[in-house]
Amino acid sequence: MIIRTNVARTSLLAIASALSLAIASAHAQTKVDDPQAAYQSAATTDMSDTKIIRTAGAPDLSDAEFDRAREIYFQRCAGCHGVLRKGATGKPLTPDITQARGQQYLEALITYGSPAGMPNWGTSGELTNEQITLMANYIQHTPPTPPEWGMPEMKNSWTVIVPPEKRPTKQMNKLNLPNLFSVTLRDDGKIALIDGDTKKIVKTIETGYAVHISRMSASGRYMFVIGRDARIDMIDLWMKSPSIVATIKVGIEARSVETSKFAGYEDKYAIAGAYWPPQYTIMDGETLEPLQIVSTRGMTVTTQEYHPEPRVAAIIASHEHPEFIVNVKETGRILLVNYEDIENLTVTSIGANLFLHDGGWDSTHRYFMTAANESNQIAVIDSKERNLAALVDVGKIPHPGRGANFIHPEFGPVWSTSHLGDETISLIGTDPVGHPQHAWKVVQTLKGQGGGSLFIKTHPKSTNLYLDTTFNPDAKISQTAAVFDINNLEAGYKVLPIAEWANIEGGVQRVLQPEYNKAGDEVWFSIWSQQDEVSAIVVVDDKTLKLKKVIKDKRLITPTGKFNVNNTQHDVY
Ligand code: DHE
Repeated sequence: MIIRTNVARTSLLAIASALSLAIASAHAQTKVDDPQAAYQSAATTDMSDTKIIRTAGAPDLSDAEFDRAREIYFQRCAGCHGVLRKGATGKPLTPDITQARGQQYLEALITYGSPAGMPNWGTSGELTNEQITLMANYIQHTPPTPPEWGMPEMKNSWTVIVPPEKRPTKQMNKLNLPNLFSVTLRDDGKIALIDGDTKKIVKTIETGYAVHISRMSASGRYMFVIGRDARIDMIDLWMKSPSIVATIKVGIEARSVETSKFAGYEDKYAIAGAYWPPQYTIMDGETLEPLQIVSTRGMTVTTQEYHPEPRVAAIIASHEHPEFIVNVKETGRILLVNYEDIENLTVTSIGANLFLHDGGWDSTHRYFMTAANESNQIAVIDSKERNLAALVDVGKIPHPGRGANFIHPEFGPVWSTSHLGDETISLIGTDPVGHPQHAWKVVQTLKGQGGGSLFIKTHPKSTNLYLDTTFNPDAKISQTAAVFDINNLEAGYKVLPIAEWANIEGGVQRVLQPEYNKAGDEVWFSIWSQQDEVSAIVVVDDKTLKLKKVIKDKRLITPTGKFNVNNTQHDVY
């Protein structure tokens, strides 16, 4: 069902309440380059003024314990279970459910995790026993509602560090920018810029807390990095030493950022999607000045019931119209936000299905293939006709990242996804003109090593299809990667001993996210261990499937997502 609405400007400038302004200004007072301080509640030294937090049926907590638990919840749990604990990728954790389960059950679940994708926070060493007991107590209490984040808070957090007129007019460094990689240093609140040719770390840059992903401007000059704390940093890669030129916080929690890519509007606007508050913000593409904030609260596409916290998941910029394509997780709606008239946005709302998450283009960059992950479906959005081309049933909890496109020897152009909830890989036909009988159907289902897969990848110059199984509970599987020969899929997969190649002592050594270099002849994998353990990046030769290089450096703390500039800028996958 398609609804087109106009979103006028005035009503959106939410006047934050005195409370949230106070909280926001406390956040904003914290120097932008120390975002974590914004979340570290000051330890209560004088216990006499301690309030006791009480929810009927839940174990009492002091307000200091409550603050500490709230911070851990925000860092580790909110992304899957939601800020208001209504659930999404993770199950709901409202007091009626958690109190019925009881303290012991909750502690065991947090400690050991579950095959459905709940990490093993205790046995992996990420949380101590004391923290696990605290968290089991905390989630039996009514969740605190975090403050809203409107224009006053945004403007308060927005800084142009180097104005456009003061930036270089040409590239001032000798880096081979198209083969530069941005690497998320997840728990260190930084990214590492790594030279894809020399494999050397060019520099690390402080960017939001629990930085999540990097995206490129259409020009390939600017890199936009978003942290889970909803801080966006715009990095100018032309500067002698690539540096942040503008920064802003678009909410309390966020995951996605993109710039306008339609001809004539390249990089005119940037957009970011927040988990909390549930909203998207359109900004000036050169300075990140906030221009429009639009709430995504509304009715679910299935039962048409109101949802208070529909979080913004993947965002991708259309090449067919001046539009951003915005996934709204909990309502299952995909919004085509037309930015031709920034004062009066026209929004086309397409009903897809619940729990929209990540996704990417088909090989023509016309169809957006996106996971409605808890619905076990891939939604196909035709960005040219601006409608839902199909909802395709796939395996359990599809998690494609941006997915992987290749020419199947029998079915022609396909896009593929692996799954968190099972070991399958679904190949979907994406050529309604040349192969109409296969379009928007699962043409083949491959079997990988196991569930817990997050990312799948290939490259137009490669004949290999790689995937990880990062969250599989069996270390033999989570520490390796599978690779298929596209021209001989029946032969099944080969297992690459990625973690073994890194030759690291100890640590969880989860293998994560294959990412090609520009030439398409190398594949980079992260070895993701804890903050206090050794991690690494392993580079595989795509032709020989042999180890090419291990990048080890004490600055590589919890490396996760890797974003090759050229492949991210041009959506090569
Ligand atoms: Fe991500 C992409 C949300 C956990 C690494 N992640 C995305 C996108 C969303 C998202 C909505 C798509 C953004 C886009 O394309 O605009 N991620 C979430 C979560 O809600 C979740 C499940 C829980 C959370 O707490 O955030 C989550 N993500 C993780 C991780 O634990 C990962 C594995 C490690 C990390 O760094 O946090 C992780 N997510 C990634 C990566 C991408 C990503 C590497 C980009 C993939 C790409 O190829 O574009």
